[in-house]
Amino acid sequence: MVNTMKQFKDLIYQKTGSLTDELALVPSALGVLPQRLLPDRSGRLVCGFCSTGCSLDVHIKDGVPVNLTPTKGYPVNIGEACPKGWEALTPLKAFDRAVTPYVRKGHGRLEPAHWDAALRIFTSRFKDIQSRYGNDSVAFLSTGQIATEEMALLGTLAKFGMGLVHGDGNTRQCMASAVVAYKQAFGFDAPPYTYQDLEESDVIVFIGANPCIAHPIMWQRVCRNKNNPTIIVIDPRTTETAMAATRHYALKPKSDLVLLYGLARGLIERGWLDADFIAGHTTGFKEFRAHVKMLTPDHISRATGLSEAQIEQCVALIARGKKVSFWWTMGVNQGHEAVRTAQAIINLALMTGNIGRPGTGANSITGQCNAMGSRLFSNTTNLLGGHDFCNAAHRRKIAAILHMDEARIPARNSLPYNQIIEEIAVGKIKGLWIIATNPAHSWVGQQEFRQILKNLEFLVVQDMYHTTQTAQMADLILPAACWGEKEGTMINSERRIGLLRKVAKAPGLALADFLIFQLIAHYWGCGELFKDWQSPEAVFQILKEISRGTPCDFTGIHDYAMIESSGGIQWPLPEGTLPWDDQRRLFADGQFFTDDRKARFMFEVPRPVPEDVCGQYPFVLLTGRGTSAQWHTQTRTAKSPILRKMYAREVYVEINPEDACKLSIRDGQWVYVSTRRGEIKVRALVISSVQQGHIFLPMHYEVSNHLTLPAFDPYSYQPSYKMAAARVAKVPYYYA
Ligand SMILES: Nc1nc2c(c(=O)[nH]1)N[C@H]1C(S)=C(S)[C@@H](COP(=O)(O)OP(=O)(O)OC[C@H]3O[C@@H](n4cnc5c(=O)[nH]c(N)nc54)[C@H](O)[C@@H]3O)O[C@H]1N2
Ligand SMILES: Nc1nc2c(c(=O)[nH]1)N[C@H]1C(S)=C(S)[C@@H](COP(=O)(O)OP(=O)(O)OC[C@H]3O[C@@H](n4cnc5c(=O)[nH]c(N)nc54)[C@H](O)[C@@H]3O)O[C@H]1N2
Ligand code: SF4
Ligand SMILES: [Mo]
Repeated sequence: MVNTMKQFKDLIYQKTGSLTDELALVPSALGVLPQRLLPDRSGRLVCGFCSTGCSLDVHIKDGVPVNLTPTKGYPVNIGEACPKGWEALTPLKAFDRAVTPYVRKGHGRLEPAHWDAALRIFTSRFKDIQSRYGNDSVAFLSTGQIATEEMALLGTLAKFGMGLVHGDGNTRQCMASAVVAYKQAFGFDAPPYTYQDLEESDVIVFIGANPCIAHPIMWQRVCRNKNNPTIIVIDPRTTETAMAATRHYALKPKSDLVLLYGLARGLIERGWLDADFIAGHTTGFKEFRAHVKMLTPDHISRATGLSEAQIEQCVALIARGKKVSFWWTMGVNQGHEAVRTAQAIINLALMTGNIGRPGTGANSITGQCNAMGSRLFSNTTNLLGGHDFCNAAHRRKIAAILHMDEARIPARNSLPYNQIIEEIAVGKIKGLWIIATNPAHSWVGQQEFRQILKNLEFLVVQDMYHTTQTAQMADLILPAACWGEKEGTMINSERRIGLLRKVAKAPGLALADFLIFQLIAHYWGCGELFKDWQSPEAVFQILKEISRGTPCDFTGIHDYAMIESSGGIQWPLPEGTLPWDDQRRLFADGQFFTDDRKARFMFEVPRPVPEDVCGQYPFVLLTGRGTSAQWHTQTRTAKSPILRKMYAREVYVEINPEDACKLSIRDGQWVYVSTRRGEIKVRALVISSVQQGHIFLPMHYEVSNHLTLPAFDPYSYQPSYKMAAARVAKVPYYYA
């Protein structure tokens, strides 16, 4: 155990092999340490917001980052960045950075503490809970927003070191449906595309995706397409992307599955299929054909709210395309039948042979900067590297690579996020460790969730700020360094591994998540297990080995320097190969990752929505991204005065002018929005981008999830954030 500051410093020295910059910031009374200044030159790193994965050049003067410019010539962003990227340095300097650990004291207040005390409390409280209720009584919730090496260390420490079984990530809120859809259809979680496809398609179909706002630089790639592509947008709202489209199909919310089956039916009826591809590279088409035949055009039209002529037109546009790409995001993934909807998109690509060729693909766009790293290496829903906890051979393989006893690897899967919450509600899980996510704002059905968190005996939150809604509920806050203050790699939507560089010093006693996990391993008494995990780059080498022979094999990447000099490298890149092209896609050979190497048609009868509109709650409540300047729960973007000028400070609800008129609601007026979960007071934004009978709430304001419905896809357990039944009423002027 560590007793003095000197021992603490020695420990960090021992763990990192160097005196880190953070060490320069420990209290001066404990001895002056040499400050390693940052190089007086620019540092290149991928952006820490969205999954586009743009590269940014940070300019450093006197060891301090002063500004940044988007990297010219990087194969992702080609010299561009969106407002968040340009403002990426500002959140680092915010007043509310956690600069020291905080411990909740007997009187209920959070008070600053030293690391040694914090780590002792972390260890003793969690161990005590485990000794009383068993190992399963402690769980963790992680993120898609820290480096892959950090996620791998966290997942391995928690499960193989601390003996936890249950750990999930905010990626459950985001892309679990796409993951399950790909695994079942392709045999591996493998988004097949490269961004170049956006420039090469002649027909581009966006389903439940608003890239103009959510992935602005991907949208720039669409704008560079020289084929004058037909752009189809399938979204109940007339979004910025829909406005720029050739055709917008404003379907009824959550009728996508019927629409997509209807499109398949239309293509089959007219024989607009790639019969050779279907015969040579897929299974299940005959059954799928029989399934979609059962739907009549009249039923499809009524269910989707689109006319038969509109559906026929959409079928013809897809059939006419030679290089059709299908892209989906949260309008699909966050639904009650999301997995099957995603697979209905995959089916369209398969039956028309639009996969494996330039400009094609069934392409799920991810959300967070390192969602793809989390999907492969967070050790939550699958064993490191896309392996399976329930497969003995996989456990043996991973144990051998890690030089760990196989018995340390749990032989069962973690509970998904929503069931972890249920276990807290019934008192089975008593300790929770939350890292780089803010569920007290972002998780579905907030009122109930916050109540449930109070059941915990011990809640640890590891965040860069001490002010987040979740941190404020914690018993212990661990202060984390953030993007720009640490090293590692991240994987973007097109499977490109990009580099994070340290360009700034973390404030106060904040430490890189990597270092925090190393220290916890030491204090927990399992540091020995991680003796080879000395630095992010050492972990990268371990992960490389784990990837060997798998679909995501990247053993061909020597080291970080190779990633830096190549402008990011897409997986796979097996040893002995070179990154022959900086835009590579999967399945060019028609070989998938299933046992028979064929892709599977997956389908099911559409189901009714879990909560439909009714007399009392007549509006469909939609939620999603508001502006390109706002990021999720706004812990970071709200810190930039520039970004703040680009969005409404007060929470607002979008409502159609006809509905507003009927309810005598004027633009800008206060209104109550309520669902069966609660009521909030917001400003009305009267706008025709929402259909009559629908309202839209941006997710960036704390109150949004007070209203959302905790309903989940039965295969992915992803929350259905995008539909609830709601009521709107004007606030009487004397309360406004
Ligand atoms: N500026 C900004 N960019 C971001 C983020 C951010 O917070 N801010 N977050 C990042 C993350 S983590 C993610 S996951 C992505 C999300 O990126 P997107 O999924 O593109 O964004 P959303 O606004 O959540 O949802 C997309 C669209 O789904 C539509 N939709 C709702 N219900 C349905 C339906 O039933 N069917 C169909 N077809 N469409 C429907 C909504 O109207 C919305 O326009 O954005 C990433 N980029
Ligand atoms: N109603 C509604 N709700 C939604 C959605 C929706 O469409 N509608 N979308 C869902 C989706 S797709 C997503 S992805 C989630 C996102 O939900 P969250 O993950 O809760 O949102 P963030 O604000 O990104 O939270 C990230 C947290 O990590 C902290 N952080 C940043 N960098 C670091 C770091 O390097 N280390 C540490 N330790 N902490 C760090 C930030 O300060 C912040 O508190 O929201 C979901 N919620
Ligand atoms: S598009 Fe995404 S990755 Fe690119 S600068 Fe904006 S937030 Fe960063
Ligand atoms: Mo997300």
